[in-house]
Amino acid sequence: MNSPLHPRKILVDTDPGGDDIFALLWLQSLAKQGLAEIVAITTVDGNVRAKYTFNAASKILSVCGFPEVEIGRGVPFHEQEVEDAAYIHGADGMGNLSPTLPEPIQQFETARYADEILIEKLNESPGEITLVTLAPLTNLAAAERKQPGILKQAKEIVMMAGAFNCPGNVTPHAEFNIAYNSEAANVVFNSRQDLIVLPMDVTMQLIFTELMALDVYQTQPENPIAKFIFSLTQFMKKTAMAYKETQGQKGFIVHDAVTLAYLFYPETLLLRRAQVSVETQGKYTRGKTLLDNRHLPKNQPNAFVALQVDAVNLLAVLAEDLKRLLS
Ligand SMILES: [Ca+2]
Repeated sequence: MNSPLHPRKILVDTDPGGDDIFALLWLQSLAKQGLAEIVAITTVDGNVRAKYTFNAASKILSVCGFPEVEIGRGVPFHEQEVEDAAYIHGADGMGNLSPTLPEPIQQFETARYADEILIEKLNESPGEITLVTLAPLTNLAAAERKQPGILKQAKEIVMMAGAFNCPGNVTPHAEFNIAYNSEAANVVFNSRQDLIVLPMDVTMQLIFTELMALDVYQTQPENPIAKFIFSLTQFMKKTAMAYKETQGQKGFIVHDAVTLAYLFYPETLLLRRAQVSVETQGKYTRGKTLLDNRHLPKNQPNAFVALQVDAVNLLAVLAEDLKRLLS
């Protein structure tokens, strides 16, 4: 399909993760529709170890018709402040469905490191690439430390990160992507003044249900991606319900998909200009994100933070775009 818009150049940093996979599927649908160009995918230690996140991303890109997109391996990080989340996403980060997909074409052992790819791509196309982060910020911080100012070369940085006026998901106060490597998060939050932050305050409302997955699946029941979407939803639903994340609904929370909603369906989110800080020291609050809610002039705002979402419309357009990926 010809699009009247220039496709948006997007580089995704990710740690698949069931909800990361939904974001990657959505992005590939948008790329097929001519709305997005996938510059590269960088993977990182997070939900599961770096090798598994690499393999999951590589498989998902291959099976959907984007085998040529370079996948980067995570910058090593072994001092994480919280446990990984294999208990939520399966040991392979993809609901233990890895064997149902063809072997990845790209190999972890020979892949380039994520920070090298980030630096190269941003230097090549200053001001043109949107960075989408779905994971702990280890790779972005490594790139910024290697070449200070490099993150300013992105057109924008759109992050699933943080928890402000709601509980965290790894501690009472902290969200996983920040808490896993809060020093890295701090580097990124100090890198520029216009970060787009999409926190748990909005993502906790994004419950992709078994019925939505069935609706997508039934449009192309013979399609292997349709089967995969349905099976992954089934797996993720079980752990989400065991942890009482979905208010009893039979589904799971597609946190990371919110980033694509911001970019392509911005009417689904309402953002607040804010000065965001990351707590890197607190005995009880390490990894918490904070913003100043007082009615005062903002001296050093560094972010736009989403605190309201139209979840019904967001989930509806996600399901419709997933159907387009299958056709
Ligand atoms: Ca993620």
